[in-house]
Amino acid sequence: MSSAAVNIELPQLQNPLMQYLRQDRIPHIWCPGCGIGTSLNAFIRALDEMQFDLNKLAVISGIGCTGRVAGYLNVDSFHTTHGRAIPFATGLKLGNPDLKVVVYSGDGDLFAIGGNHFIHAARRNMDLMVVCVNNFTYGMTGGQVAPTTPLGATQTTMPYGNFEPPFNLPYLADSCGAVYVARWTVYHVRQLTRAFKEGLSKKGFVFIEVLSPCPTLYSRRNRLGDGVEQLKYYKERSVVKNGADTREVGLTFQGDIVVGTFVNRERPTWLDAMNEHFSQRFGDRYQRYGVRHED
Ligand SMILES: Cc1ncc(C[n+]2csc(CCOP(=O)(O)OP(=O)(O)O)c2C)c(N)n1
Ligand code: SF4
Repeated sequence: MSSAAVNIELPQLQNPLMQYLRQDRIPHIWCPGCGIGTSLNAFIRALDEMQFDLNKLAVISGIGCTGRVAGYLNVDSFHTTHGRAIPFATGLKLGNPDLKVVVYSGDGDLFAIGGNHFIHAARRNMDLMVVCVNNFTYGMTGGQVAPTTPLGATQTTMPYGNFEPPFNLPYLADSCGAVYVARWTVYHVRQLTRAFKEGLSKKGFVFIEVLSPCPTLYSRRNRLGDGVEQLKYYKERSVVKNGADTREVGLTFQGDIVVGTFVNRERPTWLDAMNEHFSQRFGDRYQRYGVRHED
């Protein structure tokens, strides 16, 4: 029996979100099952759905596995020194107030060495969106204890279990004055995409915590299985409580996870407050900074 060869022209398919990535940097460094890439997917999906003007966006990171986001995104971005993403972003925003400046970094970077910058930027209501990928550990440097490691979890520098109380990040952001505070996991991709869209549209200090598996270090050391096992945990133990009191959303080792939009309020940004203050002080002699004349 003979068979005639059939030539079928297959269309060249490309993921429509690929344009948001610097494809010459791919393959990425993230381990199988790591959640950072999923968080990034939700972020670029938000940009795409909003048709966000990429000329008006800058993404800043510190150092760490999460910090690599700044290098992979095909937008103006800067991979700053460890812990210093927020002061860099603050300078950028104040130098060019028309930009939407997003800080995208890890829990170690933002809340250990960078903790002071976080609390002051939130207190001042600096117009920044801060995304923290919280994997409960220092991923890039080998799984040391972080200010977010749950009590009892084992880390390379806490081999008998962590005894330092971790930060409750939404409560920290809320109590310092953030105007938008949300937490989702990388299981909640739709809700996370919506939170990114809300955050990108909001004026003032926005904080979005993204819980994300680190199968190579945190999960392995705590015998939690692979990335899929962590997603099952997120699915089974997450409880959506929009508007929850942030004092009550602290995390425990493999316990329930409260997710949702906890805070959404208005208050003057640092720039608005400065302009208002100097206008009152100097009257017409003061020219408002960062305000376009048509505004
Ligand atoms: C000033 C300084 N201190 C320490 C380091 C080493 N260092 C690099 S990444 C990192 C921790 C990263 O942890 P995290 O921010 O949680 O990001 P992850 O890798 O988990 O995404 C540390 C301590 C550094 N690069 N610079
Ligand atoms: S070490 Fe952990 S955080 Fe870093 S890429 Fe691997 S899984 Fe992700």
